[in-house]
Amino acid sequence: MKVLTWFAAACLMAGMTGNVSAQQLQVNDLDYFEGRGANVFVFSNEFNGFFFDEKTSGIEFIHHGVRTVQGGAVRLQNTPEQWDLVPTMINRKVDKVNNSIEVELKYKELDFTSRVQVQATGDGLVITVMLDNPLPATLEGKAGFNLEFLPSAYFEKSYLADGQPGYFPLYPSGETVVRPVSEKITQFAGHTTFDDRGRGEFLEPLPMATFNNLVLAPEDPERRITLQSETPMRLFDGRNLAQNGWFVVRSLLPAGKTGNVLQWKVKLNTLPNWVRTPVIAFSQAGYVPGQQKVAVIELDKNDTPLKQATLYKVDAAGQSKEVLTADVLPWGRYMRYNYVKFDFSTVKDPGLYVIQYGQLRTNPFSIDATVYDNIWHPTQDVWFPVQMDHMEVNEAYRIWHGLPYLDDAVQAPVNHQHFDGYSMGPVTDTKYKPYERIPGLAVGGWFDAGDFDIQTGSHNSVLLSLSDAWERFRTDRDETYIDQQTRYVDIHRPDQKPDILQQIEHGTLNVVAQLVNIGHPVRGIIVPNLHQYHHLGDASTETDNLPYNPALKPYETDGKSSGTPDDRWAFTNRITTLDYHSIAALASASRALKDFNPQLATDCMVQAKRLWEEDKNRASTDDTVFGKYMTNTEVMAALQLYITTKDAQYAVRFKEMIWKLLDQALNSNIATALQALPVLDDAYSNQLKPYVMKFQEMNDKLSKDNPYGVPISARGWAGNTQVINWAITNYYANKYFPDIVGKEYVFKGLNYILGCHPYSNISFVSTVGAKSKKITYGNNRADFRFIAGGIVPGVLLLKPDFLENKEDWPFLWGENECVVDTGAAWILLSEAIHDLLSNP
Ligand SMILES: [Ca+2]
Ligand SMILES: [Ca+2]
Ligand SMILES: [Ca+2]
Repeated sequence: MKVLTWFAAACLMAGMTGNVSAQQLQVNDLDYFEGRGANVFVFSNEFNGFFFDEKTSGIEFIHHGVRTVQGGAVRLQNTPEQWDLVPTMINRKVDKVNNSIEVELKYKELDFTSRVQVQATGDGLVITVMLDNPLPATLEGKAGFNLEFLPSAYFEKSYLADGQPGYFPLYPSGETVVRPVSEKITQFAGHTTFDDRGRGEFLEPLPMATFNNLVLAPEDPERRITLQSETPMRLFDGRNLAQNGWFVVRSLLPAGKTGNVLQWKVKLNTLPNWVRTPVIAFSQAGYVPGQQKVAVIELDKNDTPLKQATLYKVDAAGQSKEVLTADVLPWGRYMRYNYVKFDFSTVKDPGLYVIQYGQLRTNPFSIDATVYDNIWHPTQDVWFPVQMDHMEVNEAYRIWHGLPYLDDAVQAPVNHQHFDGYSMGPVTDTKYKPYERIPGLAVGGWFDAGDFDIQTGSHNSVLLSLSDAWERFRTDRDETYIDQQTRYVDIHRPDQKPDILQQIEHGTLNVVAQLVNIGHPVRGIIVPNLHQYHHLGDASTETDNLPYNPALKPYETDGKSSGTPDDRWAFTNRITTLDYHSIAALASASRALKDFNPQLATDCMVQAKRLWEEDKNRASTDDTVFGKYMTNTEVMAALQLYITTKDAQYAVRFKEMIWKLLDQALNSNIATALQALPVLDDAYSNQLKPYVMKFQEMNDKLSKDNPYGVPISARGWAGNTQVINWAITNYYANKYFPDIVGKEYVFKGLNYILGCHPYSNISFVSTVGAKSKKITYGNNRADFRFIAGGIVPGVLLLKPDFLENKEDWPFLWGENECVVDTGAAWILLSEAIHDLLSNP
């Protein structure tokens, strides 16, 4: 079939569903194109200089409430991967009169600049690429305009490419070609995602189709998008190179031309008068009878709020009986939606309930005294065991992973910038030479997150949270078999040892090993090669588990060592704030381990005290971002040393520091200040009281900041950890100052995590609550699955006003990556809730 004209394509679409809409997109006050059912961001979100292409940047479409398109920009590959070069936005012009937004993009490494203009016209958009200078010869056949489409939004949907039918595959099985590496545009800092086995090659995906007119999902009026250009366009499946790839439509920029070198016409179909379905947000784990119970209902700004909502009780025969109909209370606008609240706190009868708002009815949830009794069990029983490093982990018939990283670790080289935020300066700060083996590190520790590195900072946080939980609550739950001798873990198998102590022991073993063998804690231990780092699956195959032996050739082994340089590197630069963080962690772990593993408890204190003495007399070296970030670790170390030793020198140092820190940053230090109450006197408590009152004023302000009344973060990583830690802080504050801080703030934080949050009402803890995260960014993300008990980061803000947590696409780590420190904080919060309820 020949090329359809733009008009004919529009008629074809109209004929198929009869609901063509002619509304025009308009640049709004937030500087993006807005229409009913279609929003277009033009570099409201820039490519990230830290994690590069996070699939949250460039030209982005929010189509009937779902972000389905991003990555619109001049790009240098058919399907750019995360670490391919990204353009920097040099400037952005928003022209409300002409209804257009123009950006200037620069590849600094290649000194290549282009401009992209997006203009709303009639019922669509025109995207124009402009060049002031002809393409550099090196980028001919490489630079093009790309737009990326979310695979899961188009699964089981079709397309018409110049009328030729096709469908979007569930799983990639396209064609690729091998090219010599001399033709490759180097990835970030010379790293490479491709393991070419020494052959000097790289891969390029071939197109699924080539066309001048593409209709995506003609059958689905909510997803239908039409693209048209006189320059040929090609459709690619990025997943052939990287599991987190998207479907990419691309036109190459012509060689030897300047001015307007490329133009696309784009139309997003929209349903007339479309209104987003409301979200009724509530705790998926349910509520205990006595607590506040408030559902937050999120409404499209074009929606007219209903007057009332109703709570029904569901009986054994499946019948629903109305128990409460009440007015919904308007809260107002937050970000892009309006909010109303439905308060059903008066309902206290145990049972199953649903909320009805208009035609919309929620899934059932419970009101019962027991609803929070088990909410940390999946995290402690399953998620933490699966994260355990240097162990084989079994669960019934399934091996989660074999025994990994027996080849840990070698000294990282100096002056090196790694791709996961690690770096080395000009010295090692150890007695080891670059690449020299550091003995004793193949023990203990956890995989930091969905990747497999040991991050010492998060280990410290885990140890502090779990030790606090043990000291306060003494929960001796035992559902995991952990044998350090044979390096074997078996899930759902008691071994007469409290799991929480076994986890504290496991983390402590690695931190102590760092202090003994290196002399101080290290920033982290991680694979050196980018082609290893994106590993998905069993951790035991990320390295070959054999120590590197330079006498052998790559991929050659003598059975005891290998010639493949894949051993993890220890990033060893000494960071004083990290030292103090580890001192705090080890001093607190030593109390938890006192009877359980007396030798390890002693080692903790020997190392912690040694480090404290050394750091007292050392000039600070905290010029790193990491070092500056953690301003509160010395005061934590002083407190934990004092609690363990009762040696007055530590209390003196604690008191010297804490008041100034509270004045500087109340939020970051109030938890530590509250934790000191049991070991200090009334004078301290009296002096702290005004700070707790100030903290409570901040609690009150949160209820005005957003309808959920919790601290929602607006940074590049969503903020569930912050919400959990805030709830824990409120638990401490309520425990020691119940007249100032009420229990409801602890429950507010808890219920936010369990479903009462923006975007959806899913519980952010996999398998906790009636509906919970089924897709997360764990090491099994390529299978679109989860690890039970993982807590995701939550709702990520895409600037300027779109909060998102995708449930059909696991690969956005800012939304879906579970990390160990959050898991430990969740265990602590859950047990604190249990304590609140058991000791009213
Ligand atoms: Ca990591
Ligand atoms: Ca156990
Ligand atoms: Ca190795």
